Order: sequence, then C-alpha cells, then structure tokens
Amino acid sequence: MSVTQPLRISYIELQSAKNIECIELIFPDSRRSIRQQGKNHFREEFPQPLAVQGEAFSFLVHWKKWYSWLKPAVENVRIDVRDILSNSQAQKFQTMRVKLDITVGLSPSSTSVDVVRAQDNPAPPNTDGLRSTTGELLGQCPRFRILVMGQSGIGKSTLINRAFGIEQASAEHFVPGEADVEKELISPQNNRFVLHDSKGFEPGDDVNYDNVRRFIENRKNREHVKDQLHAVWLCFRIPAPDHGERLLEQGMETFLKEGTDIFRNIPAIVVFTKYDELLGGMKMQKKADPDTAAKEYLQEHCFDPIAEFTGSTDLSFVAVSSKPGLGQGHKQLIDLTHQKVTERFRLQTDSPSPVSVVTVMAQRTLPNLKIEGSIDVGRQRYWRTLTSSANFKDHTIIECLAVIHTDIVCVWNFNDPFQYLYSDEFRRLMVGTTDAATPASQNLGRVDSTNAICEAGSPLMLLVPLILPLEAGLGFVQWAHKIYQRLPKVHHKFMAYIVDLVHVLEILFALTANNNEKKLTRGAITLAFNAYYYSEMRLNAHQRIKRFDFKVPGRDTVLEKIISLVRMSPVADSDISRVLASIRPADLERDEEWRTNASN
Ligand SMILES: Nc1nc2c(ncn2[C@@H]2O[C@H](COP(=O)(O)OP(=O)(O)OP(=O)(O)O)[C@@H](O)[C@H]2O)c(=O)[nH]1
Ligand SMILES: [Mg+2]
Repeated sequence: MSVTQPLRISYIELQSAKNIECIELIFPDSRRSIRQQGKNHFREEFPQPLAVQGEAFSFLVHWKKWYSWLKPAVENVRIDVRDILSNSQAQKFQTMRVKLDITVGLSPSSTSVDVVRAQDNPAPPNTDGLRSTTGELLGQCPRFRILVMGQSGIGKSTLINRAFGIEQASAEHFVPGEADVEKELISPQNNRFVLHDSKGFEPGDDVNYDNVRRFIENRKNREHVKDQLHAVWLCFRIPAPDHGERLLEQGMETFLKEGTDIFRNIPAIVVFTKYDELLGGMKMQKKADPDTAAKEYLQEHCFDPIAEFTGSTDLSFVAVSSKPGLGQGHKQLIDLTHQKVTERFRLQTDSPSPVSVVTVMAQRTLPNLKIEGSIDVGRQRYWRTLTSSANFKDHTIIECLAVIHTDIVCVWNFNDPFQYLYSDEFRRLMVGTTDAATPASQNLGRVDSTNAICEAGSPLMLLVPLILPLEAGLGFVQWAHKIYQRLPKVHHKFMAYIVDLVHVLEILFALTANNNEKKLTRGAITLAFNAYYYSEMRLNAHQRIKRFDFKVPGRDTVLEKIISLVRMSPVADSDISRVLASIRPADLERDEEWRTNASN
C-alpha cells in the first residue's frame, strides 16, 4: 500500500534507561542525527514540519560499546507510517521498542516544506565506489596463460576450442605452420586466456627446440604472475596398436627427458589426443570390453613409458577426444589443470589466487568449477573486502547486489559481447525473483522488467543505505548480524540473490554448452531464467532461505547455507532438465527485446 497523505513530523523524542551512543533517523534517500539532550535522552525539533512520503522510516540506535557486548552494537527500529496515521486524531505517536521510548510529534499544519520522500526516479545503481573482487583479481592476472605443444594435425586447436568454448574459425589464426611460441594468441570469443602455440619437434629442428626452451625459462623468471606461464599441455598422438609406431617424436623425447628441469614449477600435463581412434581400433579387434582395453593400452604403452623415462612424478596424463560422447577426457584435463594451477600459485593467505580464479573463468568445460569459483570470489567479498573496508558504506542494498552480481557473472565468463548479463534488465529480473524468499512481513515488493528498480513505493529496504560499521576485521557474520538488526531479513535477500543468480547461470551454461562459441542472446538468457523461475527447485530454495534463522553470530552459518544451496545443481533437477530438453537450438538464437513470462 502506498501512503498518499504525507505524514508531518514536528519533533522526535527518544529515551532509554540503557546506554545510547547516538541515534540516526533514516529515510529512503537521506538520514540525519537526532540531537542528544541529556544522558540517554535525544530530541529533535522540526520548526518546519518534516513531511514523510513513503511507507516507513527507521531509527538506527547505536549502543555504547560495553553495553553492546550483550546485544548488537546497532539496532534498526522500523516505524510503519500506517501505524502512525491510523490514529490520526492524536497529536503524537508513542511506542516502546528495544527498550526505547519513542515519541513522534505530529503537526496539524498542512504547510510542509522539508519533504522527505522515496526516490521517484533514482539513478541506476551507483557501484563506482564499490570494488568488485573479480576486478581486483583480474587486475593482477587478466588471463590464463597456457602453452600447447604438439605436432601439426594432432588436434591442438580442436582441443583449445573445446576447452575454452571458442569458435572454430577464430582458431584459424592459431596456425601452426607459422607458430611462433612467443606470440600471444587471444580469442575474441573468450579473452580470459592467452595461448602460446608450439609445433612439435622434427628431428634436427634445433631452432624450434631452443626457442621453446628459452621461452619457458624466460617466462619462469617474469616478475608478475600475469606474465608467467600458468600451464603447459604437451599433446601426443596415441601410437596405433601393433604398428610398432614410436611413442614420441625424437625431439620431444629429448625435451621430456630434460623436462624435469624445464617444467619444474610449471603445471604440465601430457595429453594424448584422438582417443576415439584408439577406441575404434579396439572395437575392430573385437575386444570384449573396448573401453577397458583402450584404457589398459594407454596406461601400458603411453603413460607408463613416459613416466619411466622422464623419471618425473610431476607429470600427469590424460586422453581426450573431440567426438560426441567422449567429453570426459576434456573434463578431466580441465579439472587436473585447475588443481595443478591452484596448487602451484597458492597464496600464503587464504584468499584465492588470481591465477586460479582466472583459470576457472577461462575454461568453458566444467560448470562445477564455475560454481566453486563463484563461492571463492563470494567468500572474499563477504569475509574480507566487504567487512574490513568501508566499501559498502553508504551504498544501497541494490548497489551492493550489483557488485555481487558483477563478481558472479564475471566468473562464469559467457561469450556475451553485448553484456546482456550485466544489463539493468537482467539485474531487475534477478532482484524480482528474490522477493519470494523474503518473509511476508518484510516483503520487498515485486520488481519486474518493466519497472524501474527503485520506483516510488518500491522496496524500502533496497533503498536504505547499509551504513557499514567501520570496525576492521569483522567477519561477514558479525557484519550481517549488525545489518540484520538494523534491516531485518536483509540477509535473506542477499542469500536468495546469490543462490538464484548462480542457478540461472548454471542453467544457461548447460543450455549453451554445445554452442557456447556463439554470442549469448537475450532469448537464451530468458529461457534459462524462466526454466528456473517456474521450477519447484526455486520455491524450495526460497523456502529454505525463508526458514533460515539467523541467530548465531560468530559462526559462518550464512555462508555455509549459501554454499550448500548454491551447490544444489538445477541441471540435475528432473523438471528443469525436462524444460531444457524441450528447448530447440533455434530458440537460443532469438535475440529480441527482454520479455519474460515472469515479468508479465
Ligand atoms: N578423430 C579425431 N579427429 C580429431 C580429433 N581432434 C581433432 N581432430 C581432427 O584432426 C585434424 C587436425 O586438428 P587440429 O585441431 O587442427 O590440429 P592441430 O594440432 O591444431 O594442427 P596444426 O594447427 O596444424 O598444428 C582436424 O581434421 C580435426 O578435425 C579427435 O579427437 N578425434
Ligand atoms: Mg592448430
């Protein structure tokens, strides 16, 4: 309900037997302190009555430190304007809240000058002063740098296309004939990785051999982590069974023998390509179990001999194939690469390493890595940046959500040249979904794609500045607890937003996995959004969030809850997967204006 008749306040008085530091009066777009008159006595006169247009306003009560041992340092007392107006004959409104006597003096005068109102047409969220975690990490390492080596025709470009979700055509400039290992190859479809391509070593080709060696050594000595080599994939053809083929070309053999030195401190993985051909050979030989026979062959004739003659325990082995149904090898390769990178570039602190995060961003093979990456980055925001700096201070919840949104979308790194996932329209949709997770008494109101996020009468909580405590070193939980006291249920909003967004992105990832080299369309985003919006899974997640009782400060229950919900895969949900199966590839190509069923 919107309040049409403005409330006019002539004075405010607050008294308590307890120890109050200060009190602030909070309106959707402004706030002011209430003057202290005596011990625990605060009163402010408004000679020109203060007109309040909106559904509510709040007092922020800052308790004295020693008293706040027993209770939160700051509490939010919300006053509903309807409660005051329901007794419109009275000259004052009195209530007792959190051991605080509150009196609001009402003016009969109709002449109001100083009008405080909900913003009618606010600017889009201002995230200028808010630093995103991914922004900081990418500042240190904007791209995952990988060297892929192997003979011409072995399947290097095909592998890269698959792992990083790029277009076949764009890999054309990854032409090996002219492969210069120094050259940085960056794809327009995925600019989170940089490829160094090296052809294999032909016998007697000492120049190439020396170039590659020098390149690797040189990259090891680079000062900045962004310039160092983050991983090497050494690609080999599987020698055909019973043809007496050499396992490795001669130069590569020498290279690998020296490899323990060359690759020291660089995550290196030996990749055998075209695994389908080996499997086909086993089928031709009418092996009872071709799959097991192929695996045994690989172990005996490929992995073991290399491990033996290099004497290296650092090398890992994977077999891959680009044929349908054999994508498991790519997944293993990405998983292994990520593990090794994380291990190698681990930081002393418990923050995620920028190299590890950018590896997650670059790959377009494993959605679960994106989920874990979102958690890693999110954890940073809540545990560190958010709490130890004044980052979020004076920003509205909608602005804070915008930064969290940016961080999560950035980790997923879709091929989204028009930045639809960062658009106001998409963010509005996401804000709208979270309302169901907010208890009715704190309903934030629906915000659909046709409404401005912060229209008049729109969710008050979205507009209230967070006013972060400045104490350094507070954990998210303490922070959230304080916010909770001031803005009850705000953590529900944050939790639901994060869970919903990650789920929608995971669905979108599944939807576009087979053509993620194509540009993302609004049609595809809308389909993913609707599949989630109308699912039982969303209702269940929101129920759990709604029931979540945030009562135990000092424990990371909020974070634990978010993580457990985020890890529940929507793609594994039978209803959602049925909806996804019914979507035709042509539907994903549609790129008309934003319109979702949910917003109709
Ligand atoms: N059967 C089969 N063929 C593959 C596989 N991967 C790639 N190919 C084919 O092998 C050929 C060479 O693939 P590329 O990816 O261009 O190989 P490359 O190593 O980049 O070759 P250069 O760029 O010449 O060094 C192409 O015809 C691919 O379609 C695979 O896993 N199985
Ligand atoms: Mg190639």
